Amino acid sequence: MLPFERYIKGRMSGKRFNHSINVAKAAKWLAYKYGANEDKAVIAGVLHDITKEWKTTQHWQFLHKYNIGISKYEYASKKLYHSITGSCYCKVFLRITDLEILNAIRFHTTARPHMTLLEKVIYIADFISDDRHFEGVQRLRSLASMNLDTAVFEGLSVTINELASEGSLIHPNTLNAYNEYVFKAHERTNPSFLKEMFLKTNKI
Ligand code: DGI
Ligand code: FE
Ligand code: FE
Repeated sequence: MLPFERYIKGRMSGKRFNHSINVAKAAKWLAYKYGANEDKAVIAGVLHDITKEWKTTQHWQFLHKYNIGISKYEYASKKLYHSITGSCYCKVFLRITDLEILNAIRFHTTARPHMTLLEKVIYIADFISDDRHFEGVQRLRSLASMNLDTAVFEGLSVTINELASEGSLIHPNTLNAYNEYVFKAHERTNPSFLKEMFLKTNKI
């Protein structure tokens, strides 16, 4: 029995429960492989979608009750609500105080620049869990088994492509995380990229 397994079982559908347990298992494997804290990975994995099945008004009431402000990007993208309320729910109702766990849940849908190791682990575990069957999942699993950052970059690319193709709003965190990886690649091929930019664009 995983931590909080019994707790989530009575609070979500069988499908969401199965997904959550699979994410926890994938997260444990990734944490072991890349040296993150396995216990925290399991807890964040089990709880990451705790409010996923809430109705929109339930999210709004919760945000109002706990005085949580959200951006216009978040307000306009209903699929992001559960990462915000989920993290806060864990803090308020489950008394989880560990910021690494709370942030792994908070950013599991959009990702963000400068992600911690645990945030990357949960972001990728959510993509590659056993219950996922989308086109490209095998490629992501194989990347995840070789290099976590390559997998995160691929996950961001897949998400951005999908959202753009359907005309959906893309959260700035998602775009900024993607751009961070592109800049890192620039710097790898040209280590003096930023220095050069500074010299070429500053006249004094
Ligand atoms: O909760 P899960 O279904 O397990 O997975 P998730 O929390 O990663 O949610 C995936 C959905 O969220 C998917 O339909 C794409 C959407 N999503 C991810 N990033 C963004 C986004 N939606 C918007 N509008 N903007 C984003 O940046
Ligand atoms: Fe989710
Ligand atoms: Fe999920």
